[in-house]
Amino acid sequence: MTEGGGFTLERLASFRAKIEREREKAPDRPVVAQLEGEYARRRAELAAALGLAEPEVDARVEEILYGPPPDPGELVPEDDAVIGRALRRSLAVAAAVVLLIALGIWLARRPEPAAPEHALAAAAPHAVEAAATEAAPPALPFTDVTAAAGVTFVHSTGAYGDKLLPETMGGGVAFFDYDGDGDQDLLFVNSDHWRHRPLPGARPRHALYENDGAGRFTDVTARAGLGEPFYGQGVAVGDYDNDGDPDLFFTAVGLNRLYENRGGRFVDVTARAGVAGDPDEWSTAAAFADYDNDGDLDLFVANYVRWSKEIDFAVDYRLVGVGRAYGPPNNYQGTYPYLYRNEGDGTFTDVSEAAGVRVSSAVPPHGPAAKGLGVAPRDADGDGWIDFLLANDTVGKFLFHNRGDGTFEEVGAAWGLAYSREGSATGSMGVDSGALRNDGDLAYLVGNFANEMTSVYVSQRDRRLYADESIPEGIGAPSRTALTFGLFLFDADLDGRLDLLQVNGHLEEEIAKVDPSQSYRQAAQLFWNAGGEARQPFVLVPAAATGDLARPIVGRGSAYADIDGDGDLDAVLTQAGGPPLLLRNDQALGRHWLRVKLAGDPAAGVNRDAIGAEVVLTAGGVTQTRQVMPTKSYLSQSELPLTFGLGAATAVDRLTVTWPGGAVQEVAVPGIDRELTVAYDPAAAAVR
Ligand SMILES: [Ca+2]
Ligand SMILES: [Ca+2]
Ligand SMILES: [Ca+2]
Ligand SMILES: [Ca+2]
Repeated sequence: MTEGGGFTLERLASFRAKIEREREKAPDRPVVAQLEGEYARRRAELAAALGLAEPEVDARVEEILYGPPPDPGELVPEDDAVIGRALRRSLAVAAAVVLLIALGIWLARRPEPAAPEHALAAAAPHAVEAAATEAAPPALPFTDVTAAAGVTFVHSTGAYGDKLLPETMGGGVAFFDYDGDGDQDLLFVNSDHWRHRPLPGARPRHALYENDGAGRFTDVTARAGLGEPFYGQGVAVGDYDNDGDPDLFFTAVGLNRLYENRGGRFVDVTARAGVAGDPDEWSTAAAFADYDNDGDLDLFVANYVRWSKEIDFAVDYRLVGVGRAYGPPNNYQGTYPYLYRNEGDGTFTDVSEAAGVRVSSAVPPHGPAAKGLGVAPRDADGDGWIDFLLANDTVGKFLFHNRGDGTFEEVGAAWGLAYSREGSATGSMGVDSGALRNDGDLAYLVGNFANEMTSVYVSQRDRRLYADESIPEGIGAPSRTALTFGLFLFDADLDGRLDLLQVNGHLEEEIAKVDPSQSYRQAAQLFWNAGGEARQPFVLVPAAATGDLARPIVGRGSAYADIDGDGDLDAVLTQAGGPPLLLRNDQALGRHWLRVKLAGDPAAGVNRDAIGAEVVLTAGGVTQTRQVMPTKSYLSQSELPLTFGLGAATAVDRLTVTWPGGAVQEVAVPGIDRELTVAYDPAAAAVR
């Protein structure tokens, strides 16, 4: 019984067995006490969910692990405890039959029965592992609706033959509600022709599409004032002026742009806001987040490498048999990211230096060390201040830990987030964070270069200590060959567990000539989360079961939103130099769901979008944690509303919002299969 993936009796039993194994290894290890504490918490939650007393839960767990208690007449002498345990284990097979019947009765009362192997898995811990290995993902077909939905955008790179590195790195995409009518509109970032070598025809433009609410899109770029061409890369969405509509920050090769949304028309306010950056800088990922908890959104901007056409020719990356080629950035100089503090009056101050995000290399000549392509804002350690993970390409990742006084300390290596298990820097690109296991641990996932596994850094019962568990999580091996750019966590099948979608594609169109393991176009990969009791929780969904999602593309950016209002999450993938792939989620699993949209209160120190808020939902014995954060994946932004899969649960037992700044608000949930809007309520929100 694994529906929902959370604290079922069977999962609790599996957890109990794990604790016993740890105790056998060394009873005095601190981890045993930690696990016991966690067990007590889960037992209490489960007891409440099932309406049982805690000792009854213990008895059920004992029964699952060791079979039913023996008759008093059959009690074994205490000094024969070892034999007794063996006897009880041998009874487990018989007990399994009893349990299956009991489970059968329980399952029969639920609308969605679990697979039989899961019921078997519940009977004995060893069977859990065996069965979990074979757990089959559900059918998760995605349908290419790009043309049918009216999306005609094609990304252009400006390439004319010199193979300049920026040509292969774009571009971003965003789902956001630009006109405030409740559905998710779609923005594509384009590159441009090079000034030194214009191509025939019109210059490439970005494109904004308005959603009609049913997933059909109309190009409104010109009307919205976004027609100005420039060599764009990524985008960040955030209501920086707290007036109720989302604004846009574009990163670019050259000067960046900030557009203020004035009732659906975007006005370039870059100069007044002071966020253009250095004209020689190549900016990539960007994120709005309130790092100083003063109620307005600040801006973090990643820069990639020090680049110009002349530098590109001096580096002169080549592949034998190909000549000049697109390749990794090892021989380019690094950069510093930007951190801009929002002054609340329409202007920003560059605080990069004072805040401590300008990291220089430890080795001579001690130049700027970052080569940023991805940023993940999240309160990594749960201290109430948002931190920034910066994914650097071929350089160790930086974790900027927010000290809460306006400054950051770089703790990537110290917290275990900088390198691979072998201590190597990887070719990091897209990044996302999420509570994969519904158990209080947090993970950062990072897409990496070809022949590098996707990184899965999971906190070790300590939110300031992470280890790469890519292989045990089941992601390492199937992700190694792929060159991954975009990547995000979302609950594709609405079972309450976060799944992973990663978008792949090589830099160099002729790569197959020199590396037969690689191809320019690569299939995106969907990993289904089978839950914490599985031997390797993530299972790669076979390409044949994902529909058009697995069509090989030159994958780059990616984002998700429920474009058609049916409760499941649809996706968009971008290509460098090609059309995007808009994918409608056509799952038909009958699961329940709840969407939660937050509205902050700037006067109370909570930004209007509630970016950075954490929402915890308990339903069906499963507790899920999600963060309101549009910035995820590569150069891209996903929708603000949170989608919680409820599986078979028909009610939400508890919903708690922790607003940026730390105020906690309990929210009553009147129903499911709908979107719930939660406004910050000073009367209900209690500061921790
Ligand atoms: Ca702020
Ligand atoms: Ca923090
Ligand atoms: Ca899922
Ligand atoms: Ca949908």
